[in-house]
Amino acid sequence: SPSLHLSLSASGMGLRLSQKFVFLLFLSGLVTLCLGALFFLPDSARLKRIFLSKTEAQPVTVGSENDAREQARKADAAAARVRALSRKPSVTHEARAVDRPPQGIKAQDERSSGRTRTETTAAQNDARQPRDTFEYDRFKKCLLGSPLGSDRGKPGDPQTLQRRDKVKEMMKFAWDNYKHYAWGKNELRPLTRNGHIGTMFGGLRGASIIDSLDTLYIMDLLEEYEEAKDWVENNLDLNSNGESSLFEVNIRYVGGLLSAYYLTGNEVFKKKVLELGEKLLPAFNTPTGIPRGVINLGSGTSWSWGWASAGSSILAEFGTLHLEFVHLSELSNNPVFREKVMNIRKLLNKIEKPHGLYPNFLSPVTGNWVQHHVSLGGLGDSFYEYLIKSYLMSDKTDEEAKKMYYSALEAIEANLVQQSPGGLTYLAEWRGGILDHKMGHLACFAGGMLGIGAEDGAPEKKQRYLDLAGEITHTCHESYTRSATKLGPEAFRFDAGAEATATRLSERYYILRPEVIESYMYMWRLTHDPKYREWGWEAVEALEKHCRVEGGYSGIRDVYASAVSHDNMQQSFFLSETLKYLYLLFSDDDLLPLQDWVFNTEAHPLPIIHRNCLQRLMHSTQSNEK
Ligand code: DMJ
Repeated sequence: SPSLHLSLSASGMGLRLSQKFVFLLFLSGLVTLCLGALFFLPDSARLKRIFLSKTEAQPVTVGSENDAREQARKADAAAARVRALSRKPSVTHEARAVDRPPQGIKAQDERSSGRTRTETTAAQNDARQPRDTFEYDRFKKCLLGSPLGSDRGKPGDPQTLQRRDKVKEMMKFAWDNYKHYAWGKNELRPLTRNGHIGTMFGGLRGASIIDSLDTLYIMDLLEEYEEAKDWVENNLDLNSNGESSLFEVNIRYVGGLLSAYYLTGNEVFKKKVLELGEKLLPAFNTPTGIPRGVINLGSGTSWSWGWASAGSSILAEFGTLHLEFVHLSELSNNPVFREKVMNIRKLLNKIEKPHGLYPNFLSPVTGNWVQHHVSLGGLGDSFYEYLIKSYLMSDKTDEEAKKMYYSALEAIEANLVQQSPGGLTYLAEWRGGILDHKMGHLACFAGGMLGIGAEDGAPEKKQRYLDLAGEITHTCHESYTRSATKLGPEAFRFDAGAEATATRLSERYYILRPEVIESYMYMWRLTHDPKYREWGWEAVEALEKHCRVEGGYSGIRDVYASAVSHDNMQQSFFLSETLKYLYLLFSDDDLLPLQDWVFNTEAHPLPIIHRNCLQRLMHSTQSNEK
């Protein structure tokens, strides 16, 4: 019957349809199984990268390419790379978990799922952050000598050893008092016996601790060094929010932590210094990349000093970042730090210089000089120091720094070097062509700078530079001998009959500064003329007589008054620089040998980068691994 035929053909169709459905179901099951198997194969990560490269291996780039936010991301790509650094420990942590031996099936399951997660995360991170390739052992192998010499620089002759022991005792006294009365604060107030925090380091604390780490270590004050290290590990809080000086944080905190790491190999210093370095980067976000002087480490907001004319940045501040930032890149393998300071270098190299001189104020907005005031004292000083030290720290490969240093020196010789009627050589200041016959205590570092740079000057200039170094050091020593305390004033003049003496009441103070002693130390190393050790000893005696008080060491208000008035401040650079340079002056030259180390402007030793050796060792490790 038609109805039967209809129902039969309908059921036949139903049968065909359900066959197709079952077939399709089977097919899709097969595909799912294949794909699933692909993902569970042992080398799945590599396959995933092939199949999913656009979505998983490069999650940051793809998918956001047409996104408006992408542009902003690219503009700040360098900062993003650095931010990625802070994600790294979690990867390492996971990787370690994977290395643990399996314990039973559950452990094995965890292990395999852990591996997949880790490999994927590692692949993602590979794409967006540089790999940390720094190896402490390799660095140590490439040093030409042991950092502490054969016997911690112990001098052969008994008198020098006695003097060195005295300096060590001074350091212990300064440290013990700081520890007792001001632990964790930035500086000690030795008269009122309490701590000082100040405004220079934002919310950061413990400036005296960070500044002392390497001094304690080289002086073999190891118990004290351990206390300092423990404080860094447990109490140094980098999440601060106050206004800080980029320059001061860099030379003291970054410099101090870098040195502590290079000397001891303790990873805590490396971790802290990279974290801090990252926090300094926003200061460079200006139209020219010249950083402003003040930065809030919490928000990253930066601005210029209120006292700096027309919102300018200071030569000695933005010009004194190079050594530390190059080492931040060395340690992190992240080029961003080096790029920031190379950009400053490029701008300074290119810009027109009045008579070849570098004025002290520059606009971070236009990249032009703001005032024509040139000085090797405050505001200018350490910029010149960092040029020659950049060259030396690069194992004499940084030709640009070399060229800039020696051209600057030509200009300094032609315009600033002066002879007083009494025959003293000094470095005057220059104000738009008019000389100010004044030299600041700060400018006395130049004796040492000229000394270490003499060797690489043009052949006909080498001796001239060494002589000039000696003459400047002699003048600075004179400024000490002409006072009642035998300590030098903040600034001394060569006008109106003055010869290396302060003529203004406001320039008569001494705040435990190191620069004169710093030059004695370098000149001793370069010439071995015993007068430098004698001059250093005079300074020790004067410090003991006039600056030592019951609660530590204090600056004084007037070096010409024999009844001294104390300023109640034990500066952190007294522990970092003044005492360290004195100790080195009375040590053998193999303690922190100059063929391996340069000192940053806060006297923190940073290693010379022996690139050829480092690369050779890296390649030989790589080929051994293959
Ligand atoms: C230190 O912080 C550094 O040496 C800096 O370069 C200049 N001032 C003080 C010491 O006087």
